Amino acid sequence: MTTRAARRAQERALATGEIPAAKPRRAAKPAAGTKPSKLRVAAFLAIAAIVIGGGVYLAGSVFMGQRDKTTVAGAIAVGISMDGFNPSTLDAKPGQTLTLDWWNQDAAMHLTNGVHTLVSDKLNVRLELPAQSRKTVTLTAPMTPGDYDFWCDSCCGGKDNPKMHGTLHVEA
Ligand SMILES: [Cu+2]
Repeated sequence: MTTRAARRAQERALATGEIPAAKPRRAAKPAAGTKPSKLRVAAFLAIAAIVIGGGVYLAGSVFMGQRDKTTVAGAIAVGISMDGFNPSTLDAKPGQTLTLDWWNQDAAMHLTNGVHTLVSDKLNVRLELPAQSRKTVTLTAPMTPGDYDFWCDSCCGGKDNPKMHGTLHVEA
């Protein structure tokens, strides 16, 4: 009885181009069906963003990981991170100008003003290196042999942090 009544209602609906019997259900169903699909799209986009972002991050890490091998002729690759300069000791002859292929893989959010720095009064330098970048810089050794201190003053306690120091060793 119910089936026949329903079919008759449906036939009537088809005949008039309307769907009165099914209307309340149909109105509810597509709404219920649309919401999860929107969620699914959102979830897909979120996952895609994570996957792509992760891929970019990993690719960046790999790329950054190769930065200890410089492609700049005659340069010394010098990394800077929360652990300090790497290498932390540079050797030079008196008056020699060193070319540094300086690289920084830290994210800006971890760095004061988004940079690491290389600072020294005696070497008369104040260099800045933005987050996740590399830059070719020069450091000129004084004529007087000795060990010259330089440091980063934009993170991790700066000059007060022994880790954030490097030494320019000028040979006698
Ligand atoms: Cu720093």
